[in-house]
Amino acid sequence: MCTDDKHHHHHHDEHGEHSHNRVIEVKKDILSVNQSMAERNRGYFDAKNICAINIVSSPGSGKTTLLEQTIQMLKDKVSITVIEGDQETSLDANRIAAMGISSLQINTENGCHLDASMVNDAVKKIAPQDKSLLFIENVGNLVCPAMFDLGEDIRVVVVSVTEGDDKPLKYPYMFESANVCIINKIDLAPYLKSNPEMLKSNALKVNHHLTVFEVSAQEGTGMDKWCDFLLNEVK
Ligand SMILES: Nc1nc2c(ncn2[C@@H]2O[C@H](COP(=O)(O)OP(=O)(O)O)[C@@H](O)[C@H]2O)c(=O)[nH]1
Ligand SMILES: [Mg+2]
Repeated sequence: MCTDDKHHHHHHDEHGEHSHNRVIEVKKDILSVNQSMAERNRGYFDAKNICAINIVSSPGSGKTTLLEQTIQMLKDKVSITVIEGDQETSLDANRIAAMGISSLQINTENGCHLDASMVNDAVKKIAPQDKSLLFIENVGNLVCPAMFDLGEDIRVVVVSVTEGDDKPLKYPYMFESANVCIINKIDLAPYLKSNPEMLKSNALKVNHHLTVFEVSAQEGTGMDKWCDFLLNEVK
């Protein structure tokens, strides 16, 4: 999907307009196939009252740490399953399994995002209970996962204060496509020339519908509000 358009333009003269159009057609095709599978996932989640949460961010923002802390706080209150996406390894699925939660790792190898059919396969294997939370940790990438609907109910973009307050402005598509923005690592803000309020206001500038939570997944700060929000979704 993540066609290198620059590379393509480079060869534009050799291949002419025709091949450029073909790239665009293939992109449309991939996205429409993905969209119909996403709708099937959504139907399944709706029928079973599963709240599916797609967590997206750049690598290292704290998605897995956020999941660990969330699971710790909610596992006695609601049934939880987790699908982990990474290019390689089962490290994250192992971190979740260590907490007694069923988790399944998807390795995308050279792929830069999860797609709806990968999630469909994983959901069949992991079989989440009715009225449960299903977390999907996407591949760390602030660009490509924005284009791929997985059929989730809620898309959560995690951004940490160490990444710089300007990231929502530079990578707007991810913030536009999300419902929730979690600003993580607020424990580190005092050590940086970072202003979580500026980060928040930039995120809201891109998408004023975002529900924003400011947390330290590591220290547990602000996690109550986020967990209450989740519990409300499976009521
Ligand atoms: N100081 C601080 N570090 C954090 C926080 N959340 C995650 N980290 C650290 O950030 C690094 C990446 O976290 P991880 O959860 O693996 O990120 P992921 O790649 O998005 O899943 C790890 O070293 C974590 O310990 C936080 O709230 N505060
Ligand atoms: Mg992770």
